[in-house]
Amino acid sequence: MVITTGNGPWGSTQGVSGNHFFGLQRNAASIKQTVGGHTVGGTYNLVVHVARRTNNPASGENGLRVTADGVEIANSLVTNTEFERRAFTYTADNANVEIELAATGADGDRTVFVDAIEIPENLPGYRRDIAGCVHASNIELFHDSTQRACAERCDVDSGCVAFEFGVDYGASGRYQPSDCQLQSSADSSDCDGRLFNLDLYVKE
Ligand SMILES: [Ca+2]
Repeated sequence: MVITTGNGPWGSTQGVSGNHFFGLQRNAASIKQTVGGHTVGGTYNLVVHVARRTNNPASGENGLRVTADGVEIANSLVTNTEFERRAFTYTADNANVEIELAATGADGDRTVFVDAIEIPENLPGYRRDIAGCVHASNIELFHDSTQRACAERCDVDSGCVAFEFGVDYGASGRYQPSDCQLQSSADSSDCDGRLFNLDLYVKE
């Protein structure tokens, strides 16, 4: 089911992205989607933000099972009541891969929340740090870029070790979606990209 962020009866949990998140209520409740555009044999990261309901009516453990084309890629407990980011890796056996997220645990009324599900485009030579950023260290800002074009700018700049890329996290910051800002540092400590509408891509 779809839950509004901060909804009191659901425990007032704050979502990560937008005004809603999904709730997987009771064991085996699931959502699934077929995602196209994979390169066969390619390795992909599935990024999911998860939490458990604060005020579960039933006691006991919440878990989340993730499968790609029916192959389990994760099955882990969810004990945090605020959303946290998890990244799972899978290999694409087909161009279209069915991704399924399912609640696990004993029977009873307890709910796993999921939000901000993404499969970042594989950008050769870069590691994406969702909602990452680097304080200062800005070399140059370009608007209306793509991740790939921004990577190409960074590739040819010997001083560039990472780039910030604008995404809409709902912050009223100074960055717009598709902004590309080359970075002279990749130190993302103490920088929350959600406050600036930024992801970080680090040269590998
Ligand atoms: Ca910066």
